[in-house]
Amino acid sequence: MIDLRSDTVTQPTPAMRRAMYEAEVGDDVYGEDPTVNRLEALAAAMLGKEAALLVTSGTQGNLAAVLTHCGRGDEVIVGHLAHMYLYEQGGMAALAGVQPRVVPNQANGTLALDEVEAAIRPENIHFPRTRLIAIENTHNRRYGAPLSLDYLRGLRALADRHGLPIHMDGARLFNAAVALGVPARDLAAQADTVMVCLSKGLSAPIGSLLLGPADFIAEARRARKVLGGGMRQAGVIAAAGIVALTQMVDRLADDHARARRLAEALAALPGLRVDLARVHTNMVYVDLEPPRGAEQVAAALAQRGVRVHAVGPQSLRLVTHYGIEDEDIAAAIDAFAAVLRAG
Ligand code: TLP
Repeated sequence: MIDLRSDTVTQPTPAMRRAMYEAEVGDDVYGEDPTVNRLEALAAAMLGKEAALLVTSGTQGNLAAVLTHCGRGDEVIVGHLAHMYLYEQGGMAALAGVQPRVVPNQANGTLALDEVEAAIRPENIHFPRTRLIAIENTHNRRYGAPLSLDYLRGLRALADRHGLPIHMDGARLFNAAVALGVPARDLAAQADTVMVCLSKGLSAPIGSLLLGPADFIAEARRARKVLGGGMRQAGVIAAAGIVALTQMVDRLADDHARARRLAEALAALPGLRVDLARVHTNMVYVDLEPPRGAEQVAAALAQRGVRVHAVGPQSLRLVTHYGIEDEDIAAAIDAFAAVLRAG
């Protein structure tokens, strides 16, 4: 199977499996796992933040961030296509008692600065209090678009004018950094807190990190615990995370090049549309022309050994990642051509 559904399907590398086997471990709830401590220190140094916290997943990291930034009844400004809004079971409302204030994501994944500003609540006894601006980089449902440093600086200035923190869902922050050709720490510097995933393009089997000021991370550690994320000998996970951060970042450029090649070949096929201007990182979104539907095409592709993700009635998402080689891209293109030929 050539699995292009997501970069979450990546398998740990041989170096990760070795590191996991050999990991020195302790009880991380007591702060005594040396490998977890090493990973957290490494991540904080790489991303220019005071402290980091290993969490079980991106979802847990984002929710721990919201729980730490906000109190019940507070409001978070968030994009209408944000993962935090669309795909996390409304956790910010259900578990943190926080209300999302939804602003449209533009085609490039950004939130228009004037719309963010207009969404900030003035002080009034009737209103919830705006406590946080949440952004996503790269933006999953906006075709994996990276948010540029210029945009982030503008948002930072706006947030500072209003005394508001920014949380960045950087599940794929390293993809953004590689695509933009800027250090990830420069992107992270524009947000107060950042969540990055180890288990997507970086191929670790489990884990994400929440990063920010030391006092914030100390509080987030409490939030992680109440969410059931206090892990014990988590060094076996952290060991793979260290390999992810030290060995797997630069190769993301290969995933991006393969996504572009895939997109260019698919764009030439009849019966579908691919907007090449939207392909920046490791994602390719394909719009099928009716009467073909996404579920039907995904099923036909699966029969030919290619798995893709149906994200809408006419829309497919294909993600390149570690384990997808040039010949897999060629085979996926052939499978698409065959499925479209077959009608
Ligand atoms: N995204 C997954 C699915 O949940 C859709 C995927 O296949 O893309 N932020 C962003 C931007 C994400 O894309 C994801 C996962 C998460 C957070 C949540 O991470 P996990 O799956 O570790 O909870």
